[in-house]
Amino acid sequence: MAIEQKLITPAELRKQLLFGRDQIPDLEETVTVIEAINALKREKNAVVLGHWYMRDAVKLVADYLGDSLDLSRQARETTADIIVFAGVKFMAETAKILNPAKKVILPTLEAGCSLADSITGEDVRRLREAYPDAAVVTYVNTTAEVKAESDVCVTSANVKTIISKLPQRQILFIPDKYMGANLKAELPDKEIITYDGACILHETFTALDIPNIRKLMPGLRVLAHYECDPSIIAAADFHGGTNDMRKYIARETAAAKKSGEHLTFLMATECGLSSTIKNEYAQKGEDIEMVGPCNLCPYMKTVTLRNLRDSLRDEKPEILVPEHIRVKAYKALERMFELGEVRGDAK
Ligand code: CIZ
Repeated sequence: MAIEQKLITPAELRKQLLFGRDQIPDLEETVTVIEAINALKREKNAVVLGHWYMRDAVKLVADYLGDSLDLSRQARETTADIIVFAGVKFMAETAKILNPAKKVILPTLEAGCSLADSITGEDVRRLREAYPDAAVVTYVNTTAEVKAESDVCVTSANVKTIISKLPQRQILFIPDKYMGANLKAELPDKEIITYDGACILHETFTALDIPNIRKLMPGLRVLAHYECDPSIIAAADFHGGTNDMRKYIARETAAAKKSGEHLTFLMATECGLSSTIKNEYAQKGEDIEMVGPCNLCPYMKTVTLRNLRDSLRDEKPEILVPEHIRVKAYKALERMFELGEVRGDAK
């Protein structure tokens, strides 16, 4: 399936840049950078795959926006010659693993991930020796080397479905300790062994006093990402991955429109998701109330329009994965697609 290049007119760009929550002190120069990116996309037959957590301005040049599961599906199927990943390194590596014939570019190598940094392939080999009967289930926020040592990869969107389908009772879930603890509570039939990794962004929500915030705000709906501490998940109205959160807000706002209830949303995740949702509603002429705190991922925010333009122009940094690692990591990702597809969940 070919992704259509999204090429917005300068007038529409100005409007959308002003809708977003990024500070744009140099509007006209920003429009010029976006136009340069669009020209490069056409010239080089390139697509930009963008994650929800990107800056609002960067999301304007994404031909496809989504969570890492959607983006990996797109990367697998694109007919473009170049994929520019407006995301972090593990996502760009995943694109290369799934579609090695394509040139995959990441705007900056600074775009890392604390979860991906928390575990190595050597650590996984050691854990396998300690737990020989366990299925090694690896969160997609990991390096290609770690994926290559795994039985199956998962994202926040499909983790529960996939673990439930595995024949093994013992599951070594790596590397996110919070998500592992949440899964332990939700899947009591499985013995879930966790590791010590954490997302530095979602960990910061641990101190959030949800019961007290609720007292101040009737109609508050709290949405927490799966990577949050179990105490936050227990106090939230809803938890899941980013796409699940978007669907929940769509459902709740539609129901509130009918009942006349006024809702306020608090999203315990990266600010990029709440700003995307707010912008989407604003463009339909609707307002949606969101209260803080959302938090910023310092890694996601290293991608800018300017380094994206330069990387596409120079076709670097290019993301490469050694073939012996790629073929093994590919198997763990393909197993994810095989076990994780629920009828109707593909876009
Ligand atoms: O899987 C992803 O895209 C991440 C990092 C978060 C989510 O829940 O979608």
